[in-house]
Amino acid sequence: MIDLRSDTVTKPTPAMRRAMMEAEVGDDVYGEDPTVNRLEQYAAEITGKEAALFVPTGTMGNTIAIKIHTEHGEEVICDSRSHVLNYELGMMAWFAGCVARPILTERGILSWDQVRKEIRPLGPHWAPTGLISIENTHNMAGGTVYPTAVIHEICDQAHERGIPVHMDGARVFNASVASQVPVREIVEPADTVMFCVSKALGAPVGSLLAGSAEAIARGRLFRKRLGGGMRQAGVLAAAALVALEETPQRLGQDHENARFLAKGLAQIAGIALDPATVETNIVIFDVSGVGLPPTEISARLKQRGVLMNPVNDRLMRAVTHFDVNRAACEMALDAFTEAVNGYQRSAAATECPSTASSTLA
Ligand code: TLP
Repeated sequence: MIDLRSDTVTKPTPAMRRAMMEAEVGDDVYGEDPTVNRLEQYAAEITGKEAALFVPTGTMGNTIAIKIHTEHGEEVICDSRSHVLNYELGMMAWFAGCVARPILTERGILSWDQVRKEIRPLGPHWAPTGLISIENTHNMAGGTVYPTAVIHEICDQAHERGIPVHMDGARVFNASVASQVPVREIVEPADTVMFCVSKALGAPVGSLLAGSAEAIARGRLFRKRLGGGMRQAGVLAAAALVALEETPQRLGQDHENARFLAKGLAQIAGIALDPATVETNIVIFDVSGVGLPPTEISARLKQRGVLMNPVNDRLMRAVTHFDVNRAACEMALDAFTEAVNGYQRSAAATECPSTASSTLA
């Protein structure tokens, strides 16, 4: 199977498995796991923050960050397609008691001008703004990258108003490779950053939340409260360390493969996609002209050995990663062409339903 559903599907490399087997461990709830401690220290260094916390998932990292920065009843400003709003089971409401103030953007990238208009002080009717959350790269906008100047402007202006900024940097290493700006510089103005080692970096499990020592000390308690005190987690941290040391320098290949895939897809009749918009390892494209619903295309691809998920009734997503090479991308394009062959003729009759519902699994 050629698995383009997500970069979460990578299997640990032999080097990761070896490191896991040999990892020195201890009870991390007592702060005694040397490998977890090493990982947390390394993550703090990479991000230029005072401290970092190893969490099992990106969702837990974002959830803890939102809780650290906000009070119940506050608003979190974010892009309307952001992961914190759409794919975390309403965690900002469930755990932090906050509501999202979503902003519509074309490419998932917020501007200060848009954010400024949505900032609310406490008033007789308004929930005050507690946090701004920015997603870099932006998953559902197709792996788009924040320009560093935009991050600075949002953070500087927000801080002047006493509002913190969290970066959902699940794929911030992809942003770094694409923009050729070190991770440390990208995340510098944000108060906290979460990044995942279990996505493009290829580790089997885990994410890191980095920020001030005070924020991370509070975060450690929230992690325990969420059931994320992982004890001998050094076996996982060991794989994460290998991922951080080995993978970033090869993410450019995933980006090239994504662009290759995008160029091929754009040539298939009925697909709307501008390959020039593909900046990293995520390709999102409109199949409403094909004449088959995305779920049907997905099923047909599966019969041909390719896994690719629908995003909603109109869009599909393909994500490249280190278990998919150029030859696999070529095969995926052939499978796609074969799967939709002959259906484009009925495209004019195809309804284009709402994009609101998401079937991404
Ligand atoms: N994204 C997953 C799915 O949940 C959609 C994927 O396949 O892309 N932030 C961003 C930007 C993410 O893309 C994800 C996962 C997360 C946070 C959450 O990470 P996990 O899955 O570790 O909780």
